[in-house]
Amino acid sequence: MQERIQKLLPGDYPWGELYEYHETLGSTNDYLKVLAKNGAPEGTAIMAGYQTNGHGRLGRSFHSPEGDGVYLSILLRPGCAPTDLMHLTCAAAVAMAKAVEHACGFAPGIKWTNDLVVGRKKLGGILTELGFTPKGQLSYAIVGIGINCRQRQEDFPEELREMACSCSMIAGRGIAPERLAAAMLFSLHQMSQTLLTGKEAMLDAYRSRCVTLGKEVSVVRGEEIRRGKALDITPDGGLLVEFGPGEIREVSSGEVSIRGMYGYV
Ligand code: BT5
Repeated sequence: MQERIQKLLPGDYPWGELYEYHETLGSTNDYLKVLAKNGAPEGTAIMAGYQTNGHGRLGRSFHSPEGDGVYLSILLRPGCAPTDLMHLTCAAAVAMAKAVEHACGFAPGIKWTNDLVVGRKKLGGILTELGFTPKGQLSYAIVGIGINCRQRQEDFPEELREMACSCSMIAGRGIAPERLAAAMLFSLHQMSQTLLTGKEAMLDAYRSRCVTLGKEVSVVRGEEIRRGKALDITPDGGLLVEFGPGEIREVSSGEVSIRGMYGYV
């Protein structure tokens, strides 16, 4: 698999030597975190054929069956303040939507903040994690992405069957994970090049792909659920929600989840 992916990477991809494929890992994010703490360079990327403990935000798990999806994490060292990276998950979502478009020929939407969706179903998700020096400076950022690639609907466990889809299901043909993985790596490198300088253009691309905007949403914070209307994405990648006349607030992804009024999207 390692060689197949490397062959598919364009010649000008500069991080080809920094890419490792493992048959099985607990979580590619957790594995890469250890490498990051030991000084691995920017661009180090870890992919697994199967994860036994793939996870998402807020302690949720990400179902990562063998050979059916792409489970990939990449290490960035942007050398900026953590507050300058608030938009990282949005940038990664745009980059992943472009990669899917390139490799599979259809354009997924983005459910704020970190989900790739098609119609009412989830195609993949993103988990970004930051690491700090003892003095509180940013040491690294890890972007972890899981995208369902070649599952059929019946392959998903029952609890996901109604809300998940794969690239092959949407494209109507088999999509090879190595092709998607190569497109994802290339797109992540491109994203890293404009992460700090191309924020406005990236946010516009995010807004135009974001299926949450303009919708009635439920904002779930622990036990509390509030209804509102999603108005816009802020420069930091937060969601502006109107909860009632004159009550417009920004919600940030670390603290809440969003549900559409009629289901998952
Ligand atoms: C995410 O979390 O969607 C981020 C997932 C990131 C996974 C990647 S894989 C490589 C790297 N290594 C890791 O350990 N993680 C990253 P969140 O927004 O919290 O969504 C989790 C929810 O998505 C679950 O509670 C399920 O409802 C749903 N879900 C789980 N597995 C799914 C799948 N394969 N397809 C669609 N939905 C899924």
